[in-house]
Amino acid sequence: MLGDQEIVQRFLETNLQVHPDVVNYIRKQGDPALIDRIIAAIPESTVVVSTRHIPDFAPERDGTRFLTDPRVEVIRGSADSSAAANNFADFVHLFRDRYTRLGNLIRGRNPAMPIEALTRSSRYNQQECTVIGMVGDVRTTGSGNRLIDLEDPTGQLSVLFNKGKDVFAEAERLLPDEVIGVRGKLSQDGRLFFAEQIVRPDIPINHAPYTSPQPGKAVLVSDIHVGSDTFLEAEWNRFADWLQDSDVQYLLVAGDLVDGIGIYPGQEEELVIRDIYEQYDVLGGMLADLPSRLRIVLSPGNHDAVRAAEPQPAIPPDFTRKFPGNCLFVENPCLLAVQGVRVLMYHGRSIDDMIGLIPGASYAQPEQMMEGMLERRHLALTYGKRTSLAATRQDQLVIDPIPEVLHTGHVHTSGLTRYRGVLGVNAGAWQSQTAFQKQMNIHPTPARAVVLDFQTLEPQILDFTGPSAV
Ligand code: D5M
Ligand code: FE
Ligand code: ZN
Repeated sequence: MLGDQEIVQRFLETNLQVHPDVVNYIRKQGDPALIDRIIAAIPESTVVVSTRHIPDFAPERDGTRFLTDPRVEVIRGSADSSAAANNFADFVHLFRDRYTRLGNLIRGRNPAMPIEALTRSSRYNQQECTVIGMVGDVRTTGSGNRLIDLEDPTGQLSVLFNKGKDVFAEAERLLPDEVIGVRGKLSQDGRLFFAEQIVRPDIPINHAPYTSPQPGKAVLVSDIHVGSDTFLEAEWNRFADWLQDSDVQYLLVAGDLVDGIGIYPGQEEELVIRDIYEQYDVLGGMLADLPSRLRIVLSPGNHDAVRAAEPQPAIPPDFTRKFPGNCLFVENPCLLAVQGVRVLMYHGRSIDDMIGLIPGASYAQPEQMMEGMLERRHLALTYGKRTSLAATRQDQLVIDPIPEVLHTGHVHTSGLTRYRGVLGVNAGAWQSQTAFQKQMNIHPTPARAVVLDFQTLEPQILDFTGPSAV
């Protein structure tokens, strides 16, 4: 019978550290010759021996075991739920579904009139009322007011936001294709609606988030970008070391798992791994080196090997052959219940669009954009900008039900917020500033992870940029 110490010692003699899972495996096998076979087969650069170095070791890849784990439940966005992106005509259904669902959230608190009923006769002219519609074209008039087209299933209305009114500041933050209520009055000639107030679907003020009665912690990260020459390997390894001794049970990764290939012009020059399968294999090895007690949930981002249009399907099995069995692949976005706490994971491509459209928004404060998603109850509203939307018949980017946590990534800058009880987390990235980001004056805050305590919903930022930083 081999003892753990003896096993560890045998590896140390050849200058190798050994993962606890390997020690367990060897002890159970009770075969001392196995150690020699492992050492003989090990690649020269290896520092830590993990289960993938064991000849003939078959990792447990039984996804169903994980799915029946009562602690992580995929409420929406499981790998087998992939909504097909159908033909172009389905955009009509998509936008109608969006209007109905977001409109109902507004209507619950604000009785509203159909646009057609308002404009059909002169009866309502100059009477205060509310309409609910989707924002179309937004423009500034010659005199500096804002004019928008507002559309509902019955008709269309031109809505004017006077620059002298309080509502004007809100009107500057309108996003094309968002659904809003507008309180105001129709002009005397019935051609223009003068806005007094904007009502958004929003999170109710009295929203009380659920907390887990049992202890439990997750660590939230995103944007690992394996394969890029700016991937921060030493920092990741420090994080992996920290995980060994931590009491964290879940690792959630919100997209851009690898750097991918052909994502932007000239990317080849910035890749150290130019094969997409190899990028995922290396990541699989990195995750296999983490403690096997972790439940790892991975959703894709715009650098991953799935369609760019959102919702993005889960990473298919072709790419995940080297991933350990404790990994669960989900769509982007996806809604999890971890110990009953709802975590909405979304990579965050739409943050680029929001920053471009909202005056004063900046890459340094992604938390403001997370708040913007929550108040609009939608993850990616605007069609036709950088974020491409799939023509699914249902709008899967509506934020409903309300999660306890919104976990995003993409912008590579860390940000935390608490908006009406919902915690917003953007951890950052595991990639240092790229040439492109330098050009764009984007300053990433990489090598950070956010620990979330499910009993308190308190976040804690861990910084792995330096050896003693945590
Ligand atoms: O995006 C990381 C960050 O860099 C994100 O905030 C957008 C910005 N970025 C990256 N590529 C582009 C292009 N081509 N245009 C504008 N902004 C960009 P990531 O998804 O990791 O590449
Ligand atoms: Fe990224
Ligand atoms: Zn991204």
